[in-house]
Amino acid sequence: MKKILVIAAVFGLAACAQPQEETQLPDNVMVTGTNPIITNQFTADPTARVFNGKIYMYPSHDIPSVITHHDGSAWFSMADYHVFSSEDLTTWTDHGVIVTQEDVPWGRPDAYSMWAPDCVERNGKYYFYFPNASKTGGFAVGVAIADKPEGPYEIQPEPIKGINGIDPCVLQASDGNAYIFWGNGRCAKLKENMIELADDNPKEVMKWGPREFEMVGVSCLKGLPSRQAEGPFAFEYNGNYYLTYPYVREDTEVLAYAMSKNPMGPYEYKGLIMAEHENGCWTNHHSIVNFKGQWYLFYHHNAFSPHFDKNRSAQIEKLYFNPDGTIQEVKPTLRGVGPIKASQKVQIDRYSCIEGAAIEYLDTTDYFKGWKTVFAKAGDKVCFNEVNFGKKAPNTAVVCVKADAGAQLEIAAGKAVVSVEVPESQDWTEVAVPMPKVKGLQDIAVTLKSDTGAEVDWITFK
Ligand code: FUB
Repeated sequence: MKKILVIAAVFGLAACAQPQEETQLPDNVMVTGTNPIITNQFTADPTARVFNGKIYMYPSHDIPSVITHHDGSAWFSMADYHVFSSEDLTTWTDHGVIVTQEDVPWGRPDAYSMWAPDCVERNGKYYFYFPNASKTGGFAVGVAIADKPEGPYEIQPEPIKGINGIDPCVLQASDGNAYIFWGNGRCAKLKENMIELADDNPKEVMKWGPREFEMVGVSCLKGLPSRQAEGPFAFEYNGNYYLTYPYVREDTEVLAYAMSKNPMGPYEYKGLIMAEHENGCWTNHHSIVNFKGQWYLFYHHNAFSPHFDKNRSAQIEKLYFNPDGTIQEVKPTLRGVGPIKASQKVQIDRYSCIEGAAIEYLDTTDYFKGWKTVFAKAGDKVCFNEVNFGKKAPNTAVVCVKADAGAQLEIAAGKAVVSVEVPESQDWTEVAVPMPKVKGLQDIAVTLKSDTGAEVDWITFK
């Protein structure tokens, strides 16, 4: 392959600044495209839905723990819900708080227990389903209704009668009915009004110690691998119903799934969608959505809270089905799925491949500031796939870098290769070099060429 090599003199040096495009954005808008996708707060249990051609994400909102579990440990703390939207899976708008614990008439206003929610549209209304600690004990599931996906939402005065539990998910099936799933995989039919369980649901008597309870609906995961199952997400595709759910296979949660020809089962176990998080993050929680013809898995991980796994952040990967309808296992990535423009900050620490280089937090007192790539020895390299250089080729590469003793980096973008002489710099410095013409979608690679090291925050092209 013929390469175009430019050994360029550095023609610009400045303290690192936001690229022009990103300085013009309002405060509630984030440009990521990589994982995690939301950088202004924690976003756990992400339920993604497509409304009016846009992705809307309804996560729960972890905050640093303010409540203690019965074993004395710091526990999940969530006081409200935000909704986020995106047209391209890269630029995300935070529409702000839609429901808060103080406003739920039947909920405990100080429980911090607004766990995993869902939202569906029916007949032009948006129904937001959320679990919350009830004033009468345990968890109940409430509904808030709006005319638009981002609200304003009106909270119903009572929770759904017959549901004691967490993590609601609503499946609108092709049989015309809506079904609600919750907790460890219970499911029941909803009435057409979407806020009550249907009268013709089956009922089961369950024993809890000496006490007996009548439960509405059926246990859709009965007999399947489902130790400590929670967070059910059900959907229909190609004549099959999928009941997907986290459960504890060994010590922490995996995402698994089962299939059926009927929304309320019986379901047949099929296997894993995602294995345990390698760093021991105890929970995972997900949703599966088709957006513009591609299936995506939304899930969470504690990337912005490495020492406390109850502060989690939403991530996205592509998901694929086999011809028989089974789901291919998904591996978490840092690169994520969003299209990245060469003119935005390309965060190469969210790499597609890595050889020798290391990734570290920029600031361990504020993990939301993100990461840097540390190149220590000659040959250390990261690559980052699918950067869009557009139709009008940029003519400058800008690296936000520091190098105590100066260093030499090489940036390859498609066939173009530029050499960057990094001057001695203790502070983050923008180094700009001329760039041969590169257009369209390109994979980029950054390699350390010198024996002296360098740290890179981001790269951009203009
Ligand atoms: O976010 C609190 C709980 O952790 C969720 O409801 C579960 O699914 C798990 O993610």
